[in-house]
This record gives sequence, C-alpha cells and structure tokens, in this order.
Amino acid sequence: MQKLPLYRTYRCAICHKSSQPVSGQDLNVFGVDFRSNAYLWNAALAAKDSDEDGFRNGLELGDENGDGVPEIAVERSNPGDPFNTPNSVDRSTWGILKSLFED
Ligand SMILES: [Ca+2]
Ligand SMILES: [Ca+2]
Repeated sequence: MQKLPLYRTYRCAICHKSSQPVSGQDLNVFGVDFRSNAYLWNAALAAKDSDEDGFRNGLELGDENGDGVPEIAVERSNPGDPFNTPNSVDRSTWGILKSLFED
C-alpha cells in the first residue's frame, strides 16, 4: 500500500480492480496513473481525472490541491471507478438515510 491522502472507504479498490489484490496487480486506471507518477500523490495527480467520470482525482479523494492533507475525513468517491462519483455516493447515502426514517 502506497501513500494516498485518504483510503478509508475504498482502500485497495482505489488502485486495484480487486478488493483483495495481489500487490502490484489488477491496477485500475487510477492505479496505473499513480504508478506512472512514481507512486507520488501530488498536485499533478490530483488535477487529473483518471477514470474520466468528470471529477478530478483530488476531488474524489478529498485532497483537491494534492498537498497530501485531506480536506475531509473520508473519500468522496473512488478515483479509479467511473461509476463511482461524488453524486452517486450522495444518492446512495440519501437512500440509506431515507430508509432509516421509513420504518
Ligand atoms: Ca474521476
Ligand atoms: Ca470516480
């Protein structure tokens, strides 16, 4: 596991297609970009949108300027999964909240 500002929610799945990866294998698009960036989290990587879902890596990981200091406690969404965006997470969170009150 290399150094990212946050990996609490998605953990290995941020860089790997599998949630139980063999080290260095099964890299997703963000994992490939992270490796090409010499496993450095910085402003250049934060400004990229590896999975091309319209949200920059820094926004998804909660460290928009890439200085390694997260602005929030957990990631907004997975920068390696185009189907996982801040909007989709908000929707599922609201679904969970709503279900708590529909009892
Ligand atoms: Ca993205
Ligand atoms: Ca994403």
